[in-house]
Amino acid sequence: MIRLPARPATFSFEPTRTALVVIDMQRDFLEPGGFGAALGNDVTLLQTIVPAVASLLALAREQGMLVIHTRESHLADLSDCPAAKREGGAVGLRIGDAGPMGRILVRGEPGNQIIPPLAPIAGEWVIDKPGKGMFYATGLGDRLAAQGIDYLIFAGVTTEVCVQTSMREANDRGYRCLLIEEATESYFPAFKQATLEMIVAQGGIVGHTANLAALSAAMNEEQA
Ligand code: TIU
Repeated sequence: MIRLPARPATFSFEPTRTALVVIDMQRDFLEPGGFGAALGNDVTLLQTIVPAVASLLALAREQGMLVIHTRESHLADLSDCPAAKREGGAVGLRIGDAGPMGRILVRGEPGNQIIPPLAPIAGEWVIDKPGKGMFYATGLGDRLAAQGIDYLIFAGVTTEVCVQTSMREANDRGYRCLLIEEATESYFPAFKQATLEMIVAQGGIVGHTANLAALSAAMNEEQA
């Protein structure tokens, strides 16, 4: 077991039964011309966490931990995109509309890819999800069960939308969850802080949070 200082209390995990989950670090959310920008957001805020997510990926890869990347995406015919979701943006900038990085939030388009510095490598799982949560309509639960995964370490964007939804889905399914604070970001800094607080409140009602340095020190100590 690896133990590290976390909020609201020490987090313990068994690395062979743990996966790192990197949520939606896609061009559609981090670069101009994608879905995040189409919703009126300043995408530069999200770019600040790229080095921390890269460090976390390096740490997981060094230690042979399972790595899972998610992408929020829809089929080209938008049959998996409810009208209620598509109606959210301005006409011409909605999911499926043509943008400078291809069709917005559509699977296979340039804008839908994970940003190059965080690109998946061989053996890592890439999960395309039509919703905010990573379990909804993805088959991920069965794959995690088959792999014997009990612990999930989270990173990615945005903290209060897809990260929090995925963490809540995981919490309901019995996974022990840890969110790395420097490796997640929101278009709204106050929402990130509020989300971290609501995760750890009430004795860790959704899970734990910790600093990257604490995780790194605990994992390297274990290795020594
Ligand atoms: N808009 C926003 O904050 N997020 C999303 O639409 N998706 C994810 O969080 N990935």
